[in-house]
Amino acid sequence: MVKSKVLVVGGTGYIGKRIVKASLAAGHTTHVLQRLEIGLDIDKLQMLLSFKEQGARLVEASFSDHRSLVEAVKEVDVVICTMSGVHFRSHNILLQLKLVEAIKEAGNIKQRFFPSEFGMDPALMGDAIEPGRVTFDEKMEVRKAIEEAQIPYTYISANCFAGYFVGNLSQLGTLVPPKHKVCLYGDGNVKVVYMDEDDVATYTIKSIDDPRTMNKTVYLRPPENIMTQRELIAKWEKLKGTQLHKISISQQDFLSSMKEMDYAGQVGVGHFYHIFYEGCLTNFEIGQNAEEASALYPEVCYTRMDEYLKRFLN
Ligand code: NDP
Ligand code: GEC
Repeated sequence: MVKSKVLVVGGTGYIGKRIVKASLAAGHTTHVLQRLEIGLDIDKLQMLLSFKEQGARLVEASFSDHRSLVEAVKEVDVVICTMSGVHFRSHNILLQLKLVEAIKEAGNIKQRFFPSEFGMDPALMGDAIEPGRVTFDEKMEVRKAIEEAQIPYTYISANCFAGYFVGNLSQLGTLVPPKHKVCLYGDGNVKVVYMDEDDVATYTIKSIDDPRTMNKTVYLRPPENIMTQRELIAKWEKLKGTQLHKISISQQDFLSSMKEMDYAGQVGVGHFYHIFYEGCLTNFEIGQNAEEASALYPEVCYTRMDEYLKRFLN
């Protein structure tokens, strides 16, 4: 198989480190951007050094040095950006415009760019609620710059990361399963899609050199991971051998809970509202200019959510 040269930007981040790992595992030449700004962040530095030990090449650059970005992207065929987009961590999605400029200038014709998406499809979120909608608006602004510059691209729509949506049975403000009572969004019967983050990375890397994914959106929708919140809760109850007390929250009550929250909380409520009440992950068919990952790569044995939940058993 022909191997690609991949640059990961944001490689020490939550999804980025898994992309680096998957790229190395697939045997691609893997470059990881080492930002000059990390300074005394010893955890980031040591993660970068461990990537190098595993075969990655570290490429020093800075978002405030255009030349350094151009030099970094010049050397590769594929640029995958996993820049932060979660408001309670940090939020720098628009910095990608600098990366787009650099790719434009590097002008490597066979290059492909994967911007930091990895969530809901921002193209379908035109009516999203404030303040969370800024994430989608900014991701769309980055798309516009990519398409205007005629840079080949793939957009990965990764749905709900298990770490944020499964361990907690899709409860806000926690990452572990509730012990006694669980909040149901409405009747809890809206279909969503849960994804193990390592599988997000595996599918992303599968798609980098695939002509079928060129200039397309790839939705990660493996059939057995499409389920309702109720179905997820039932899997946990079966593993535990106990039932949780379920409290249904109406659409109106959930939305008005936003009022008492800080900015990050408001973003979270908005995102959960679109996912669990509106059903924005599943209320459309995958259409033109799009593919579904598990159909493209049936050889990938993706993690089922009952398997994922086992790590939370005592
Ligand atoms: P992180 O918060 O882990 O940050 C990723 C990287 O962003 C960091 O490691 C860092 O790169 C880079 N970064 C942060 N600040 C700056 C800065 N000032 N200048 C340059 N680079 C910076 O990101 P996530 O992995 O959580 O998010 C990646 C994508 O995934 C986002 O688009 C987000 O919306 C999406 N997402 C989707 C979820 C879902 O459930 N579908 C859940 C969470 C995120 P470096 O390594 O160089 O330090
Ligand atoms: C599923 O699509 C996305 C999800 C997306 O396109 C962009 C960001 C996300 C989520 O990553 C983690 C955040 C954010 C949406 O809600 C998550 C969250 C979880 C926010 C606040 C919380 O208290 C929370 O608790 C689990």
